[in-house]
Amino acid sequence: MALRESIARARNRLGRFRPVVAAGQILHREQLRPTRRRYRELGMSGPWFGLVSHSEVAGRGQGVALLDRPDGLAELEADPRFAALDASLQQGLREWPETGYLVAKGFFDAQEVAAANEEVDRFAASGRIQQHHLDPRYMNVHRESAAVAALAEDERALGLIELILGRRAGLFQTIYFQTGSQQEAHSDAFHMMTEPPGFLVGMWVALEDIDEGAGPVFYVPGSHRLPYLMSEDLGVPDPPPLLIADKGDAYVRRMRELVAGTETVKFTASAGDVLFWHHNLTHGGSGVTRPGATRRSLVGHYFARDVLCYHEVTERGALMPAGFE
Ligand SMILES: O=C(O)CCC(=O)C(=O)O
Repeated sequence: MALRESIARARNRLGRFRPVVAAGQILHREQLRPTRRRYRELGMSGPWFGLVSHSEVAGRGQGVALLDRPDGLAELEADPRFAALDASLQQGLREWPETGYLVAKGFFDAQEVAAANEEVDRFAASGRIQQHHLDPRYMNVHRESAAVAALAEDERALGLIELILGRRAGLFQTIYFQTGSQQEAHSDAFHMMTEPPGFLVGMWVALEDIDEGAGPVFYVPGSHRLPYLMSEDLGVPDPPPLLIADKGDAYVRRMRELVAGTETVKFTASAGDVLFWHHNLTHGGSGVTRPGATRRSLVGHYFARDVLCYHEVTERGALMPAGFE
């Protein structure tokens, strides 16, 4: 494990060298097909395999996500897909513009949840899937596990996400957690940004009953309406010419300041409960206070299909799954 970790850390350091990033992007030309198209549409001057950041692309894209628009609720309520939802989902969507999240209790049933956990355990035991090199999470297991894919690609979930965004959307990635992530407060926008902004929704699924001690996910209601915190807001000095700035620590510090004194809500949940969150909602993983507690859960991040998707933190275009467009 120590060797794997050292290799991973060395890889991360290498990933800050611009020429290495460019070479990596060229190697992933196919996965960058949607990104390349957006570069052209947005009239970007740099090469598609070069760096991309908010300060460069901001204002080039057109459109605002449906529930971020002042008239969004009225449009949503006129949509027959909205009328077909149950009353609690309708109410959650009505509150979204204020809260930035939607709780869907019992969205998945016990069999669906058990099937996903069973398949992940089986694939982990056989070595078919492996934990991420830095922490106890499995990336993109839905590509191996049909039971996890059934949750992540659920038509009802995708339908809700498309109603929120007012655009067609698709799954970008999943993360399966066996234990609490204890991840610092952040918004997905720093990691997975869109131009125009606001075109990502996160879906978090409880895969077992999760109490306070297990380190539930937390969120700050209404924080999606704060300005998006981007690289240019962090005051990080310009890096030497061939390097990409290391902004992670500065971001974490700013987010800690931002969250201090605000009302955070811990999402203690029953298996099958789901939390959807806005692109800019501040959230994270709270501390695990019961040693040894598991906290099985699945996160999916969904992008609108017709926007530029990129990683503000590492300044590169997003590698999209096959068939995303
Ligand atoms: O599950 C968690 O603890 C946090 C997950 C998260 O923040 C994310 O995937 O964006």
